[in-house]
Amino acid sequence: MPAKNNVEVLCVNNLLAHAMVRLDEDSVHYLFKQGIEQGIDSLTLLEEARAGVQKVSELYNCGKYFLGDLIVAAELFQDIACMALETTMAPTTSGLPPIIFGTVEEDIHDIGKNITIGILKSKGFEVDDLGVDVPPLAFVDAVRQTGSSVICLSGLITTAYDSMKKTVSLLDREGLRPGVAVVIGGLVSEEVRRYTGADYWVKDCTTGCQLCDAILHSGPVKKAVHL
Ligand code: B12
Repeated sequence: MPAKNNVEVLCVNNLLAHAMVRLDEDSVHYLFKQGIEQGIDSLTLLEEARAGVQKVSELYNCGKYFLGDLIVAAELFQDIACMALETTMAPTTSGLPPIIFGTVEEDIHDIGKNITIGILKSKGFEVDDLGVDVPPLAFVDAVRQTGSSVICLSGLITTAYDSMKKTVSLLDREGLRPGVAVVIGGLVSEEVRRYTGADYWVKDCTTGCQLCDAILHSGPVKKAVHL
């Protein structure tokens, strides 16, 4: 087994991220609860834990951690994401058409998607969760059926970029593109946004939720931006 207590992990300098890197379940749970008790915002704590997952990924990439370690980190993160969502306010419904959300075709990463959906729901938005590995046609069908004006595409692997592009193209071919704002998130950038033809890209769920809120309540904000 790789050593998880060595000095390399000390470059992550906050306790929660550090516990995540050590895959220390008890400490992760304890530190998260302690943070909440101290009044730290649950999303701030989640972002700290995400830094830990990122470090686990780097250690996996250089052969110091195994795939099993990556899976444990992902599960640990899911645990505290559930705890975080329990601490947010009770949902009320907005009465607006749902936000269509899915991880695009060929990609099965869903932790970030699930967190973002949980936050959107806790803020009262209706969300139609299409799941993972979602083909372009399923997004198009969902827009037709619900009249939604916001589609959120999540993708963390490079092949996801082509799936995002195909989804945007199909919306265009079906004549639905003008009425729909496409938001991409995950491992994305302005370059990826341009490649896919999406309207917005975001790096984190908090910005993503603010953006959806702004689009749904005030119509599309300035297009083609990263907020
Ligand atoms: C956990 C993980 C896994 C888990 C996934 C478990 C699950 N249920 O999702 C497992 C172990 C199964 C897995 C599998 C694979 N993985 Co993986 N995985 C990761 C890892 C370590 C963390 C991802 C994660 O969950 N982060 C925590 C969440 C909270 O962060 P997040 O997803 O970024 O989401 C945040 C925001 O981006 C935002 N968000 C996310 N989506 C969206 C969408 C919208 C619209 C909005 C508004 C916001 C939003 O919300 C979140 C909170 O802010 C990443 C490394 C990394 N740096 O990301 C690699 C990584 C993504 N995986 C990678 C790879 C290669 C794979 C595999 C192909 C490995 C393999 N050889 O089989 C398979 C994927 C198979 C497939 N077809 O999809 C690569 C991708 C490289 C690339 N450029 O293509 C990465 C980058 C690791 C690496 N090598 O560097 N993986």
